[in-house]
Amino acid sequence: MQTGTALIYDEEMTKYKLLWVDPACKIEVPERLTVSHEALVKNGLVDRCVSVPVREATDADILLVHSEEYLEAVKKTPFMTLEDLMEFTQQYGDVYFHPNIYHCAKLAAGAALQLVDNVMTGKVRNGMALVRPPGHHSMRSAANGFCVFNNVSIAAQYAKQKHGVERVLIVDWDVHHGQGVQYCFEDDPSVLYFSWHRYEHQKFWPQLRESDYDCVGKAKGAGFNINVPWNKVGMQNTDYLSVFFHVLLPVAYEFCPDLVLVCAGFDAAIGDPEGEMCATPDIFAHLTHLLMNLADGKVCAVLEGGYNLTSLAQSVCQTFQTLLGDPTPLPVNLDGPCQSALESVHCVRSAQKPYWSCLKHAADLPTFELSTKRIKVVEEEERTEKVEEEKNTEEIVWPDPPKRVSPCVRTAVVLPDGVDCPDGCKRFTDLHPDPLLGKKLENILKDSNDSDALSTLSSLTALIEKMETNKICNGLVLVRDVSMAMMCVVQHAASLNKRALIVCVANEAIPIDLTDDGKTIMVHFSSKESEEQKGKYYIPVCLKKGCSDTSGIMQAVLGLVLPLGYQYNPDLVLLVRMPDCRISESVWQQLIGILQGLAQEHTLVLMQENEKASVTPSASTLLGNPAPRLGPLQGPQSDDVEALERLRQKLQSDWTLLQTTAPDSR
Ligand code: Q9C
Ligand code: ZN
Repeated sequence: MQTGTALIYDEEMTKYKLLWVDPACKIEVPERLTVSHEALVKNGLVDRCVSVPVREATDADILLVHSEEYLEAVKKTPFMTLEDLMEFTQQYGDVYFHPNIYHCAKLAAGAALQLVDNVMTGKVRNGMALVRPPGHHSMRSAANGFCVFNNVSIAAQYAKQKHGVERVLIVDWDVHHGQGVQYCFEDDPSVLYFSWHRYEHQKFWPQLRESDYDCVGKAKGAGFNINVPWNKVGMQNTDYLSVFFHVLLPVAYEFCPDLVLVCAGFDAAIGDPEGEMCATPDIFAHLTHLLMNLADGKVCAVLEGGYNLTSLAQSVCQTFQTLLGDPTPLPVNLDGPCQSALESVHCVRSAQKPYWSCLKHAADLPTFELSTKRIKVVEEEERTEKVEEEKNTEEIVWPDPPKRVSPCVRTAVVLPDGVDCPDGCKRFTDLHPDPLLGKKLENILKDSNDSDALSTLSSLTALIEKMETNKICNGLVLVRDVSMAMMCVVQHAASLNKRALIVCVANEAIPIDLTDDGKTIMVHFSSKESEEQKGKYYIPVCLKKGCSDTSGIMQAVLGLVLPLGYQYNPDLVLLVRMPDCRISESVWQQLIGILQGLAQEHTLVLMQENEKASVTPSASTLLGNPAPRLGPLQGPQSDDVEALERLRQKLQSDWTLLQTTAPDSR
């Protein structure tokens, strides 16, 4: 199992800058790299990473994406006079050249390749390259948007060619559309390109028709290009997560990449003068985490934009901390997506629906209204001819992201005698059992003289307390009677005033009475049609084939449990696996891994005492190793999907992060 996070950085890439006056380019400054790197040093993150040297991309590397004519032209720039450089720059849009930029551009692309080499050969698990110039706007024969060579596109081609990678997912969370990446792969089904971007109905740079949601790729590549246009500024954490839950993640799991590349621009964060969005830097911890169980954890992030130096540095730190495996901070501001974001989600899902079975049930668009809306808005704004006032995004303030401290014990286990403690875990027993525990649990204990049960439950409650005081991060407990232990956790968490999300995977109905007071929320998977949903906080999910149905359960986890969980924002996640449930080991690991993004990774896994074979895999995921891949997913059973859809519709008025359609988008 690979471990370690690569950091690829070289000061040389700070050694070029804008040499003349150009308002469009003045934000792309060398300090972008220095402040990011200094923040990593200051937070002790550089010392925790594996430092990998950059290299120059070779001509052959660059020619994987660019034309010979273009490369030859760029090669001449180091020898140009200032005047020549200005003239050379003129032919492209929103970019500048400098005598040293060709050298830096070779290092930037080479850094991305070094990252791919180190991840693909297992020297590290994941990593990030801090580079200038960025890459995602540059095209086969053109520089554009501060970009000279398309670093991530070159890396994707290289990974396919040199490492035999079959499927690459490129996640472009930069606030601009990486049109260069789109053009490079639009007819290639082996590279799935996802981008969200400020669009404003084509009013925002680069103002391309082909950045809209209906550009889904061409020929064999149809469905492998996903554009999510933001038609308003001010998008928040909840809008970004909504797109991950309802668009990117279901498709990404169905696609099953061998490698994930991230066009990691941070101009989608608050305070950025280009993006004018309102997502906070800690959102990048969650976005990163949500990608880390794909592709066996092989995530390579390459810096793109990010022009507010404060929010850029904070966002870079959040990304690194997550790649390094630190627990994610509690998500904030999750009130459900705004109307405009919902419209985008609705449009994208309906446009991508023909290509992905996870979207087969997505709602169709009121096509006429929405497609004419774009034209109407463009016309309207042309008539009003707005005066562009200079917005001062430097003045926007937001709280510093909370310090992320990892508890000294990552994973504690409570196991019966004779079951070995897995490597890296700590065996836990309650040394000072509460003498009144038997009394406190008398409503749960079936036999109050069962000292075995009592000692396990006493360790269980002590473990929850250690998690709440952050002495221990997460835990795994094997018990004889799973439902009894579950009730014990519910009761104990409530007595500590802690909100718990319970995900229970079973086959049969389970005897449980939950008060619908909001102190706990439970999602219960089973294969038995259950009576009406009991309240806002008890959610039965029925899958006809039960939990052995991988794509059904993943559909429910990504589109239902995740949005519910994020919006509920628990202090504790309890994962309960009943012995009869027949869930596959890797789906169970995915469930653990994905839900670890909640509750600062305060996750408790409960299983039956004879499930010894599951101890090692579950513990491995709790320790922060990626859950194994599930293989490309087939479509889930259509009656299950329909039932799930009905459930989502019923719940979405209480849980707005479940919404996938804009009700009055006309
Ligand atoms: N208001 C990247 O983020 N347009 N490139 C500037 C000035 C160009 C952004 C307009 C933005 C390019 C990698
Ligand atoms: Zn950008």
